[in-house]
Amino acid sequence: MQVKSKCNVISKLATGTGLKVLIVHARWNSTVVDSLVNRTIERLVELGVRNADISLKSVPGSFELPYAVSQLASQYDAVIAIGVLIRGDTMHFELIAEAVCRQLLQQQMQIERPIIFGVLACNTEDQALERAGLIQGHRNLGEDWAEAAVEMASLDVLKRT
Ligand code: RBF
Repeated sequence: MQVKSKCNVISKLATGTGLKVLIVHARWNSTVVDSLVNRTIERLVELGVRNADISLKSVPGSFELPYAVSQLASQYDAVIAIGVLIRGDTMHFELIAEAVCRQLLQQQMQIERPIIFGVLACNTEDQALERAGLIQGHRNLGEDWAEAAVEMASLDVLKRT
């Protein structure tokens, strides 16, 4: 039996209309990151977010994502943090992946804004290319992140009204 890997995250009621979304992305592995960022933006717009309400901020690498998010998130309805870590010969991959995941999760609770985890931790370059839809037959995960942002931001807006 084939396991369904995508959960169709988007709730039918969620709409991006009126939401302000920030995408913070790392500049390492930029071919993959750019593809993920572009598809995320495209999907946000398909869901009703206005182009003018999507802000972009880049940081050097994934390690810098949590700090940038902590400084900027409160001005938006949702933040999508995007980075691509590719395993190398040293321990950096494990150290950064673990720290960034933990910090982004913690900040989500502190800032009380949804922060979508768009950080890929891949064993190979091919895995990263696949997940950004850059290898034929593979889907770009940016669309899931856009859907998750809109759904989670809608939840938050509901709470505040
Ligand atoms: N940043 C990434 O976003 N993806 C990576 O795969 C990545 N690999 C790194 C490997 C090494 C050995 C080093 C020193 C840094 C790496 N970084 C990577 C950059 C890191 O996230 C951060 O920008 C720098 O360490 C500066 O704080």
